[in-house]
Amino acid sequence: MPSITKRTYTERAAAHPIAVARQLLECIDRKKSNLCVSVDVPNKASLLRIAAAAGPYCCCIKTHIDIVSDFDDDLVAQLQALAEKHDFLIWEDRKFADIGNTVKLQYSSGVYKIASWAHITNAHPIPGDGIVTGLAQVGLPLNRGLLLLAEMSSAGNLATGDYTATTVAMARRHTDFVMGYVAMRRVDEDPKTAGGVAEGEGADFVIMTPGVGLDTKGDGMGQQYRTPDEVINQSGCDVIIVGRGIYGGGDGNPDEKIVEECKRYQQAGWKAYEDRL
Ligand code: 5FU
Repeated sequence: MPSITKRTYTERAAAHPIAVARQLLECIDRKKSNLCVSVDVPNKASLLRIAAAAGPYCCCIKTHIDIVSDFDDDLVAQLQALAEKHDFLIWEDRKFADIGNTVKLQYSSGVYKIASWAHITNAHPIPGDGIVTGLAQVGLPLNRGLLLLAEMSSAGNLATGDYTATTVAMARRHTDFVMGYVAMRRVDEDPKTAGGVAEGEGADFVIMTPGVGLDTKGDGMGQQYRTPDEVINQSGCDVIIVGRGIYGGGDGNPDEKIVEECKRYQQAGWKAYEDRL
């Protein structure tokens, strides 16, 4: 079982070789927030409203851009302006899952041109190393970062055991672009606490973890929620991802409620981090 890192976000930021990982870790430290808010709403106005309300309290806003029925380039421009104003990164949770040549085109082109605006995106390892190579051809020149899905939060998912171990091995072969994992626990050794990691191991991967909720345990469709303490303190993950626990579903809670929930999760996430240290 990999050891849980006791190093601070600050220490890790200073040493990280990937620019966008550095940016994320520095932002977490600056804002004292390891909260990523997932904004899964079906229209542009709601997405921007929630991002504006949550922005001051989080290090990252996560999108599923293909949910938005009135997507246009102005949405991206406004989201980028909010990211500047409120100091957060943008992660498009695209979960690429095809061969290198296809994902390269999906990442750079089409309606969404994800690489042009998302600091971070993610991919399933299922197609093999080519998926990382293809995405890196687009993302590296733009200083983007990639997360590999080593585990998932949903009941009965197949990303377990050997699958997870193989994902970690894949990430270690691409440490110029793979900055971390979507995972439920620290799936890889911390280079500073592991002691004697083999050659090619020991990269500092950022673990970003969905399935976080303080009030419910599930959503009736397989999602499984754990508390910030379970995720950050007990499981050694780095960032909590909260969606409906904050925006509430549908077009979203009113702004005051979003702010209140953001503060609650930000505080819980930060306390769990301090307890881990
Ligand atoms: F990779 C994963 C995963 O394993 N579980 C997830 O829930 C991603 N997610 C995303 O996190 C999911 O697509 C949602 O965008 C978000 C969780 O939203 P919730 O409203 O907090 O359940």
